[in-house]
This record gives sequence, C-alpha cells and structure tokens, in this order.
Amino acid sequence: MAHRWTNTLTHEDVTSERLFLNRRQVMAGAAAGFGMAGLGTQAAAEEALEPNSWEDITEYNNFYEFGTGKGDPAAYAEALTTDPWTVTIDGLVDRPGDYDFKDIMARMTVEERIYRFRCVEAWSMVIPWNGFELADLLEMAGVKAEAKFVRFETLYRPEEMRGQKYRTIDWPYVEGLRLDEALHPLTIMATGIYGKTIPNQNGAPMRLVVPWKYGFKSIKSIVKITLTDEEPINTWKALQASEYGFYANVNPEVDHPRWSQASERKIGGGLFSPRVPTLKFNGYEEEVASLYEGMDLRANF
Ligand SMILES: Nc1nc2c(c(=O)[nH]1)N[C@H]1C(S)=C(S)[C@@H](COP(=O)(O)O)O[C@H]1N2
Ligand SMILES: [Mo]
Repeated sequence: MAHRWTNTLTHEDVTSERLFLNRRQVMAGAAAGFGMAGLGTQAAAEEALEPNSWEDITEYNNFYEFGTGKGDPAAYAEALTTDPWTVTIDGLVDRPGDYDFKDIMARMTVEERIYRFRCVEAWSMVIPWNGFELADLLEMAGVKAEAKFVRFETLYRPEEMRGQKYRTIDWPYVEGLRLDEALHPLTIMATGIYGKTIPNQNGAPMRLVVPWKYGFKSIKSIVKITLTDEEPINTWKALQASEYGFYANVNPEVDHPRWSQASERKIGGGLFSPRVPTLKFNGYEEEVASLYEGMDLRANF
C-alpha cells in the first residue's frame, strides 16, 4: 500500500486540486477566520485555508497504535491491512450488522472538505479531506429514537499495530459524540486526502473528522460504531479526566491545565512556524455554537 502515500505532490497539483473544493464549506469555515484577521475579501478567506502539504499531513501524525512519536505512524503504519475491512454498526439502530467497507463506499457520496485541524497539543494544520457525512452512514443503519450518543472504536490488531504491544493506553482507542454532534453536516468520515486514498497513518480506511473539536476526537481506522443512550467513555478522558473531557471543543478561553490554548503553532513553517490565535470552535462557531447553547463550556471541556 506504500505507493498510495509515498506520492509527492507539486505545487501545481495542490493548486489544481483546490479548484475542486466545495466553496460553501470553505467559506463557512473561513468566515470566523477572516473576520478576526480584519480581512474581508473572498481571496483572503481562501488564503486563510491554504492546505498543508501532503508531506506535512502524512508525516507528522498522532496514532498511538503505531507509537507515540510524530514520525512513528508514517514509519510503521504500512503494516496495517485495510482490505478487507468490516465496520460493525450496532446498538440502538434498526439495521445492525457487519458492513463491508466497500459496500459502505458504494452507498456514500464522497466530497472534498477543506477543514482546519487543531490538536489539543496546540499545533494545527489545514487538511483537504475527502469523505462522506457521518449522518448518511447513520441513516443507512437507521438510528432508533432512544439513541442519544455514538460510540466509535478503532481496530485492535497488535500483530500489525506495533504500538498496541505496549500499554500506553487501554486498547482499543474509543471516542464518542452526542447524537446531534454526530448528525451535524460538518461531521464527516474521511476516506481520502488530496483526492487520494487516505494513508494508513491518517486512519485508513475510514476515520472520523469533527473539525470544531480537538484532534483526539477524530478517531482513526474505525471498526465499530455503537448507538447508545449513555455518554461513552472516551480513551483520553479515561486516561486523564482532569485534562481531557468528553466534549473537547476547541476553545481559546479554556486552557489545558498544563498549557495555554489561546494560540497554536501552524505546522509547515519549519523553524519559523508562526503562532496564530486559536479560534473558538476552531473557526466553526457560526455553524456549531447553537449545539451548546446554555452549556457551561468551562465545566464541559
Ligand atoms: N485510533 C486513534 N485515533 C486517533 C489517535 C490515536 O492515537 N489513535 N490520535 C488522535 C489525535 S491526538 C490526533 S491530533 C489526530 C491526528 O490525526 P492526523 O495524524 O491525521 O493529523 O488523530 C486522533 N485519532
Ligand atoms: Mo491530538
């Protein structure tokens, strides 16, 4: 599978790929950004979402199943077999079952979404994902009226995921969303980057992307999706509840106990990576703030 991700893109590739972007999504995501920077032109809005390079996105990763170093996923994820791939959808759904990834893909509409991506460690990128709306996948399974949350699980296969031989976290990696967050149109299952099959180190064959939340919510290489009426216990909260919550909405006003969340380092600037102000809900406030109306975001971090 190496050929899928050792591919190098020229600047021309990036430019032509950008022509395919979904303008509505770009503008939606950029709105808060250019307002803050005091720029008003559409060009400035698009500039604010200039995607990172293929190398940045695929060589600087967090995927503890392959090790805790930023370069470990790129070095070792090739060992993962992603075909065949089965996704179990169960719990409070009308049509529970084991769904073949290829069958899922045949039924989903894949589009490009250029999103900001903000890790809780205070670094960020802009990533041109290809994927489908999670809402469409959940609709395929049929969500029962009693369902209130969605729980996601990553593959457990230590023979291929060398990091799973160590007890860094309690495998498998688990994440969760409230149902309204899961059904939000910005929430996608990513299956590609820059129009190419998503590389293993980024969560092949299918990973969650929730652009207004810290990166750890965007769980990779998903094999199980469970609709439930109880808030799932997510891996990072289970590991350190005083530092990582269930909601994990990007919020410059609520610091991590050990560092500030007011600004972030943009990956790709080399030694001179600029620090830029972090935006509330990662720049998607207009789209998602209503989901949290009346909620204390300091208590529900
Ligand atoms: N299964 C799994 N999913 C995961 C992680 C992980 O270690 N295991 N790391 C998370 C974190 S902390 C981040 S920042 C993003 C990184 O995604 P990227 O490597 O595609 O940029 O993946 C998230 N999803
Ligand atoms: Mo992260």
